[in-house]
Amino acid sequence: NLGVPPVTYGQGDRPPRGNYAAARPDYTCDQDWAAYTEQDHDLYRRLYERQAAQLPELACEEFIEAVQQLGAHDRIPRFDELSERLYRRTRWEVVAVPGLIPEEAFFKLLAERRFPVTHWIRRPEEFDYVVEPDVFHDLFGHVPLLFNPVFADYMQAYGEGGLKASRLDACELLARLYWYTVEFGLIRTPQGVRAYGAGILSSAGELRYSVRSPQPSRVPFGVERIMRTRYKIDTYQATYFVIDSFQQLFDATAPDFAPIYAAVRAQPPIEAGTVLPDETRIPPATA
Ligand code: HBI
Ligand code: FE
Repeated sequence: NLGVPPVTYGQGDRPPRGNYAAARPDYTCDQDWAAYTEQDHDLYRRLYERQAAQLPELACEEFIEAVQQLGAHDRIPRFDELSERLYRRTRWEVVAVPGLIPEEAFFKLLAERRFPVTHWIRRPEEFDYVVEPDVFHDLFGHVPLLFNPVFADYMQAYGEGGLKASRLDACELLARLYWYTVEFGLIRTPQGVRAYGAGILSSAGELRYSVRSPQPSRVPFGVERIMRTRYKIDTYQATYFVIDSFQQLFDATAPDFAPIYAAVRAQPPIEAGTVLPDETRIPPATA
């Protein structure tokens, strides 16, 4: 899974990316909006405008509607203002964190309907790709769908499942579910597949690739199938899983996962890109 990098200290004269030492025991910290520079705000605006221009015909309708809720995009949004709007809609709030946090802490925040958003933004030279999630990935990629009631409930159910998974030492299997849905999920629509995963929606190149390219495999969503499937964090996905609806995703978190973990552990892992013999390969969306 994404794992949690060792506390990242700045290179040379650069300030540390995230100040973990200043974080509270639950790993939350202050956003410190005044600390953003003009360059930070300008970078956010340019990242937002580039992605927003690509959304039509590639992002799912629910995302396109909800992304307006982020508010003005010429500045990095203030988390407290955003949380007020979000809380009124689905009782979620956005909390600042210094970056990736340990899984246990991450699951706990989700279970409390508090979404952790990294407070720092990437550097200009990372415009096209930043390894760790920054404020743009988290805000633009993850927060809009938290305005969707069904998806919002799925995220909390996922967090609760994560706390149970920790006790069953099944975090790696559950991390695959997060990866292939919340980060890189596709959804079926009458016009063809569309993206809802945050990792796709916040990526300049992967948004078009995931929906239109004939190269990757696209197969129907299945919890056990996903939990058996490895993934790589630094390339475009070789396999995308396609849900029929957010309700299907929420319903999938209803059963107790312990028997699924046992079934997954009893079978060999599946390499990304594989299409199983009895699996339907879902076509890319045409224009
Ligand atoms: N921490 N801040 C943050 N954001 C994430 O998306 C995140 C994390 N820690 C762990 C993690 N994701 C993944 O390993 C989840 O699958 C648990
Ligand atoms: Fe993410």
